[in-house]
Amino acid sequence: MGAGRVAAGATGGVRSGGMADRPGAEELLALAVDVATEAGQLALRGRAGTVAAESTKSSPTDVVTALDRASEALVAKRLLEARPDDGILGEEGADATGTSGVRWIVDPIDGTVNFLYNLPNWAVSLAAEVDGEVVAGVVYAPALGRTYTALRGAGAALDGTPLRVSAVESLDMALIATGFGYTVERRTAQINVLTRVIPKVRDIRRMGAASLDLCSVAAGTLDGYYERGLKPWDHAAGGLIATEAGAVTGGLDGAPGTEALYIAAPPAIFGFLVDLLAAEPRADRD
Ligand code: LIP
Repeated sequence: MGAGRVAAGATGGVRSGGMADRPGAEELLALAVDVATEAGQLALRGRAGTVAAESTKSSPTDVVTALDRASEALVAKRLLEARPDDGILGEEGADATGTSGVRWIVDPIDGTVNFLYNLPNWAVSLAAEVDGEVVAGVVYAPALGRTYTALRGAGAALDGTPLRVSAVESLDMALIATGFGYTVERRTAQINVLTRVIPKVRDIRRMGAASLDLCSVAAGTLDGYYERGLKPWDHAAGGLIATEAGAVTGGLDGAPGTEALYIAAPPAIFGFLVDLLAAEPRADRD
């Protein structure tokens, strides 16, 4: 078992479609913790040396380092060694359908810009999806020494200690995190939204890693989080951790959280945060 520990009181039964050999979620989580820990340790060792952007994606500031790629390659190698028939989807290109009904969703270094600048808020995010539903997730933050885990229906934990969202009762007292895209157009639209949010909440935080923002909502060290532009690997594990800690997650108009908008908050303020974000003119959503 890696540095992390699985959620307290985990139950593992994942049974679907008579696939009696389908592994339990607890078994998938244990594998995820081991693999994420090994990949995170690889990245942490690399961070001790020189780290530079190896390429860019949507803009010159949307960087990829060699360690993003090395982390994802290690995750894919270890998972397919253990479970060769599984699928995988990764931020840096891993993409296999698999035949087992299990698909792994990985962000090999979430918070890449933080990693590049040697800021500690970055993580390996790894989730196990069974028949399209995430059942287990781990977010391992090596520089912070934290392992967040969750099993669907069995709670969320930080280093084995159960997590619970904050008891915030009103939006005007809520500490809300968000993030911004990498293009000028997207960032301009996001600032327009932020100018409407800031007067209505306690304060804003922008910490640079969606998975850790979601884990902070789970831990109650944030009262809520929203962001437009997230990919499945940004929120697959962190979204389960937040949900299992008592958060509501979703998008606008009762939709699930998607790239269009991903929101996570305790039930007491979730609807108010959705209403605040929905108040934006539609032109700002494009
Ligand atoms: C990051 C997200 C973060 C977002 C950043 C970036 P990456 O993911 O976790 O929430 O604001 O712009 O997308 O690219 O570091 O894996």
